[in-house]
Amino acid sequence: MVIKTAPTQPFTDQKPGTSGLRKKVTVFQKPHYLENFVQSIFDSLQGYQGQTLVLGGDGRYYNRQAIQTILKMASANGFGRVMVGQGGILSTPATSAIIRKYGTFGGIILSASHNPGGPEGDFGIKYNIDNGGPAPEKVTEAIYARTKEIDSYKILEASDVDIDTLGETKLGEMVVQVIDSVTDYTELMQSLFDFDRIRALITNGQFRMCVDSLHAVTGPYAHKIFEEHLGAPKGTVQNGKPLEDFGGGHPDPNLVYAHDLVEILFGDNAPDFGAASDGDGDRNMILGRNFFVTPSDSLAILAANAKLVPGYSSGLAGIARSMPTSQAPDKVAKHLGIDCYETPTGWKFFGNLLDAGRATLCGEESFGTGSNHIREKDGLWAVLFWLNILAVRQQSVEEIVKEHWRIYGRNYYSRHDYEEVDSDRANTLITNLRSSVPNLKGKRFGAYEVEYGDDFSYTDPIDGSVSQKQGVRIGFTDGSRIVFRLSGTGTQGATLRVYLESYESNLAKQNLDPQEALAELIAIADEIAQIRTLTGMDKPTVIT
Ligand code: VG1
Ligand code: CO
Repeated sequence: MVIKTAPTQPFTDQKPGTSGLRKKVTVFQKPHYLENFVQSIFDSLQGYQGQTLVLGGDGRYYNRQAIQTILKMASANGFGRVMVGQGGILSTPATSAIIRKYGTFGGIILSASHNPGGPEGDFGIKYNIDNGGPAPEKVTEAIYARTKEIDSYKILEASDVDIDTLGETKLGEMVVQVIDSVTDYTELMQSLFDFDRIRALITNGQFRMCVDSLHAVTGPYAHKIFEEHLGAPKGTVQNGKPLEDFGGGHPDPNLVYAHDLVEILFGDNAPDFGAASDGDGDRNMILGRNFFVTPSDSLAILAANAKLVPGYSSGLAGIARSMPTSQAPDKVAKHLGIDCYETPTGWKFFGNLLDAGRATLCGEESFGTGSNHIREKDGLWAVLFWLNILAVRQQSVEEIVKEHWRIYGRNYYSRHDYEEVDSDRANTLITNLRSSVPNLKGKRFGAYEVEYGDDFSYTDPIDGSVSQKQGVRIGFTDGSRIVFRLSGTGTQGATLRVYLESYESNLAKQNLDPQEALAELIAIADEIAQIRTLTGMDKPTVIT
């Protein structure tokens, strides 16, 4: 087998976003496009000769082809071993778990997460470092710098490797080890949660649940954990077979895209509990009977109940949430006497806090929750955490949430997304806000008075690195907030995200529809940012 050095030319658009490089499949299919990015990853790393890489993806279209290319490039570049998920399948949290368990050098995850898949859909690639987490900004910036200069890449000229049969084969000097996609992850879950107690709940003859994998990567994990280990009846997991195009759907676990599940949980004779995961298995949506749990509330509730769960029975070191996430977790942290950190959007910013033992639980408003058990957010982990709490407390999801509001108050929360906005218009909107919001201090809008306006800047408390321009914030004197930022995961035009939050301690006012409770703030957001005028859209495309 021959190692070929292939000449190439840089692409100018290979800047990793919030979570890796995401583009249309057709872009990744351009000659050398994938190879350039992979070689740029390798060129930005040091000391990987002879070391082990973990490789897998969410099973979307182009996953298998990309894996073959990456295997041949890893071999040509001198990796000693690649552990690849069977059939190319590894969820994002499973990859993180495997990197940590086996102490590998790093891992490559092929996913565009919740973005649609298929030949016309999206593809993505992300590098994770040896702690199991997404590469921090200094690494992604080095990768991007390299993509702008690259002039060749190395690849082994060899035939494709069998990635469907468990076991080891040689590819040039490198070992390809095909591993079971779910075993290590399942064992980790068993070490954190009280499976016996959850099984007792699920099999008590009364409790009913439904899990929707949206035809994405969590199917095999969910079948194994809920149906095989925890005794849930067959059929509990729906849409459990990973498909290359996710069955034509949008594998995003929210009230809009997980409509099958929503219909069941809000329909007649609804079960007690429902949950969905995204394309790569790191997101979760939690539903009770006729009841939706806001992701920000979910983080706060997991934190408040953590001592009921074996893996967290000794308490939490701290909580971390992304800046746009509601301040509900802050209230719990205060009550527990622990720190609550506020980081920019994206899981990579939690890595240092987790490594340093400052935070135990982390979460984002975008249906992401996780802990120090790995270095990624983890969808099924959150589902098991909820089930463990339900099994101990023997109350419904709704009762638990409402009791939480009664103690801590309710943080009404909503995110309004304006998708496929013209990029120039979106940039103008944000640029205008950047210059105008610092001057709003003291200004009144109806019942609200502005306390501060800024563009969020984060200084990592562990390594001192600074990340600027992470979202425009307007804070009001009563603790309400409006946040504006542009998505870093889309592949078409720009997506404007508007995050809205208000606080209600009065029990009598805690049962409003969030859109109603936030109506005044929604109008203020439009007044300040001129959203309708600048985007040309009269309402958001997605409300979560
Ligand atoms: C979005 C979410 C962010 C999340 C990121 C990756 O990013 O807002 O909270 O970390 O997706 O999640 P953005 O830049 O589009 O707002 V995933 O499950 O897509 O890997
Ligand atoms: Co995801």
